[in-house]
Amino acid sequence: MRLYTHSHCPFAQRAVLALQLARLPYESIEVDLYGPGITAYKHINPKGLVPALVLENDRNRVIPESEDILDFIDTDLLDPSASPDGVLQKLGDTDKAQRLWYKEQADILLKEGRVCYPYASKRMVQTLQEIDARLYGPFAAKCGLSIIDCSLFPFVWRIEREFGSVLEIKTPRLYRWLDTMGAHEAVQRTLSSGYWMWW
Ligand SMILES: N[C@@H](CCC(=O)N[C@@H](CS)C(=O)NCC(=O)O)C(=O)O
Repeated sequence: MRLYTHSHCPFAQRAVLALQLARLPYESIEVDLYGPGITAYKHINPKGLVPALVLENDRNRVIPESEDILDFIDTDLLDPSASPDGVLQKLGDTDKAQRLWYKEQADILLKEGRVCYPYASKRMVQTLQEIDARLYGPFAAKCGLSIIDCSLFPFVWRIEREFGSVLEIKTPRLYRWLDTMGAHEAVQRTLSSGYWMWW
């Protein structure tokens, strides 16, 4: 597998988190998004966006959207019966509805954040509070650390850094969740100093 990525991109970070936490072997290729290399990359993903996952053993099938990459990893690459080396857990049947709900919330955070940056809007805080209330123990899904956490982390982490301590005050469980996630070396390796709005 090859992952086309960019070290500051939160969407690519979702895929990197899942691949690393699952300890899946892959080749990482940093795409020069705004340089001359982008022309060649558009043969892989015509939209020119990262991430894209290329499956050499499936006739170079390309999976371009971050959420689709996460679903592919969960559905096709995680095996619940094998004793996993990695910490990423496969979603159970009861977690599937949660996955859809969390996808919508991540989308709201992203869209709302683009509009209200650098001040947390009411809707952003309310969405964070709803997520906070829905956490299942330390993580989002009943099964443990999953692709749902990988989907949310890049955006919640950036909100915490750039919207002024909103989490610590308003959503203490989500604030602790950031620490729990950040305790993994694989997660720490993905942290970048990119700005909320750079993309
Ligand atoms: N919906 C896409 C969004 C990916 C995206 O916007 N990636 C940005 C980098 S963070 C990008 O490739 N930007 C290049 C451009 O806009 O030309 C996903 O979830 O994968």
